[in-house]
This record gives sequence, C-alpha cells and structure tokens, in this order.
Amino acid sequence: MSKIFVDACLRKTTPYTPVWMMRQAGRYLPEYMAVRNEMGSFLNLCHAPERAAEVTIQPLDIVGVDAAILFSDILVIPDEMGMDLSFVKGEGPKFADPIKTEADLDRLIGGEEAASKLTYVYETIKLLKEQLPEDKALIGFTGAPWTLATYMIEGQGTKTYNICKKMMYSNPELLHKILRKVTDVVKIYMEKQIEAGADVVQIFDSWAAAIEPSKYDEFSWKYMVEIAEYLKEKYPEIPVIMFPKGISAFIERGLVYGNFDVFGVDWGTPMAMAKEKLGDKYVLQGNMEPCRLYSKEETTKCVEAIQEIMEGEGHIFNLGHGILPDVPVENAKHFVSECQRVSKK
Ligand code: 1CP
Repeated sequence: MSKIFVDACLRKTTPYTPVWMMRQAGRYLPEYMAVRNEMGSFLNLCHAPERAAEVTIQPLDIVGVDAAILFSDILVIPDEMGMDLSFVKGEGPKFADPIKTEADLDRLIGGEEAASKLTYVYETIKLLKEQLPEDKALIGFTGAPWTLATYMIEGQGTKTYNICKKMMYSNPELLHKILRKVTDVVKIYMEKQIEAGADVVQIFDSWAAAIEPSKYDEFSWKYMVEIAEYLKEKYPEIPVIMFPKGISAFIERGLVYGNFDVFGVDWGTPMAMAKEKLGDKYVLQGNMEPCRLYSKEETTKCVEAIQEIMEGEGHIFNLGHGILPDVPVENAKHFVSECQRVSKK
C-alpha cells in the first residue's frame, strides 16, 4: 500500500495534503505524560524501544496525523559520542563536560562506532514498522550538525550562543572539526534509521537563525546538504526533509540549494514567499504558527490561508515549529481535521 505522506514528499498525486505536527508526541498529551511518569524520566523512555514505540503511535490514534515521528531526541547523538546527557527538571538538557578544546573533541567517539551505540533507536523503528498501519509513514530524524554543536559547546540550551560564537569567530578550525565529526556520525545514524525502516527523514536545524546570513552556509547548510546528498544517493526513494528554522532572509538570497525533497518552512516565513523562491524546486512543509493552536478559530483561518497559497503545489501541512505543552488536545485534533477538510480533492 502506498503511503500518501511519502507520495506527497515525492510530488506524486495524493487524495489530500497529508499533515503531521512537529513535537506531536509530548507533554500536551496526557497519554504521553502517563508513560513518561511511569518510566521515571524522558531519557529512560528514549532508551526503552517498546515504550518509545508506544508514544510514537499515540498521536496517530489521538489526533489523526498521516505520519508518525519517531519518539527520541536529537541529543542522544552527542550522548552516545560520550558526552553524558542529563535532563535537569525545569532546566532542560545538560552535558556535564562541554567541548572547549581539541582534546575534549578527541575524547569523543565518532563514525560507525558512535552510530552503532544508538541501537535502542533502531529497535524502536523496527517495532514501529510492525505496529504502524500500512498507510502511515514513519519519520526518522536528526539534529543538524550546527544545532547539535550548540549543545555540545554550550553544555545546554542558550539564548546568546556566546560560547559557540566565540569559537566561530576566534577558532573556526575547531568548530569545523566538531561539525565534521558530528556530520560523519549523523550520516551513518540516518542510514541506520533508514535500514531499520524509516520511510522519511528530517534534519532539524532549530538554531539556524543564530548564525549571521553570510556565515550560515559555511557553518551549517553545507553540512546538512552533505548528509542529504549522501542519503539521496544511496536511497533515492526515501524523502529527505530539511528544516532550517528562521532563515527566510537567506531564501531571498538564493542560499537554499542541494539534493533533498522537502523544505520545512518555519512560521516566521511568509508561505507565499517560500513558494515563490523554492516552490518549483522543493515540496514545502508548514507552516502554521504553533500558538494559533490556542484558538480553533485562528487555526481554521490560518489553515485556509495556507491552503489558498499552496493549492495545487507540492505541500505538506505542519506547524511552523514544535507544539507547546499547554495546547488543548482538542485543538490539535481540530488542526489536523481542518487540514484534511480544506485539502480533500
Ligand atoms: O518529556 C519531557 O518533558 C521532555 C520534553 C522533550 C520531548 C517530548 C524533549 C526534551 N524532547 C522531546 C522529544 C523530541 N525532541 C522529538 C520527538 C518526536 C516528536 O516530535 O513527537 C523530537 C523530533 C525532538 C527534537 C528536538 N530536541 C529538537 C529539534 C526540534 C525542535 O523542536 O526545534 C531540539 C532542539 C531538541 C532539544 C530538546 N530536547 C528536549 C528539550 C526540552 C529540548 C530543547 C531545549 C532547548 O530549548 O534548548
């Protein structure tokens, strides 16, 4: 059976525009919270394939999306490279020993050795392939090397990125060495996700906008493209989605290039502009402002406006970034059913 989500990514004709939501599993779903609390912590849940598969499937049944996104986190990659990840309650992710020097980087494992440690991710994917309805697609994912590097260098989330930017401008060689090592792990990690059964893969560059436009290609986009092109060469039938958040100014300047299928448009980028600049080349994903989910009326208006722009074009409905924990489940369901209503042919 064909999966409409995969077909839409590859520009094949579909009965309606498929929809999924970034961070669709998670704290807004009481069913997710119940499993997480039972497991004691978020990381325990990531490490338990059967439970991770269970929370991956929850939003399909509850809100009716067309694709499941693997339940995991981008930060398991540096964790398995040897960086000792923990999630501190109320504070988010933390790495005990952030990378400051080349010696710190050399202590981390790389390539196949690191990618092979993520067995619980591949196990989760294998279970999901058995459990998912045949018409639903499974999306595997990774963080972009730059976004991962921000956590590896800062040791946690940051508002200013001052430590990694100090490295960018005063020791760019070390930053490139970090990005190279992460890129080499990610290529194999994504390949292993595909071999385990992922139907689609997405590269999240959540912190793209932290880089000034003239440096973005050098420190992020070219590494993302390297990963995408490596995968497209080996697996031409597996769609690759790129999501660089907050770079609308660069689309304008034609920086977006590379062999991939879908460009994820964030909520700050006008969809009409993305269509004009990139719509011929890539299927566009997005891009409702996630906070519209607080109002059903505002959700409907936005979904209709996006459909008006993207009607007849290559498109996948999604939020323009992750869903927030206090969104009522009913409103998330409304978003999905409205996307399906407006795009039914
Ligand atoms: O249960 C909890 O309290 C943990 C919250 C949580 C969840 C549900 C974290 C911690 N990660 C996740 C799951 C997750 N993370 C998924 C699962 C699939 C789904 O969407 O349902 C995905 C795709 C991610 C990816 C991720 N993690 C990104 C990229 C996407 C984005 O939202 O921009 C980033 C930047 C992270 C880092 C991370 N993990 C968790 C938190 C709280 C953060 C962000 C911290 C920060 O703001 O710096």
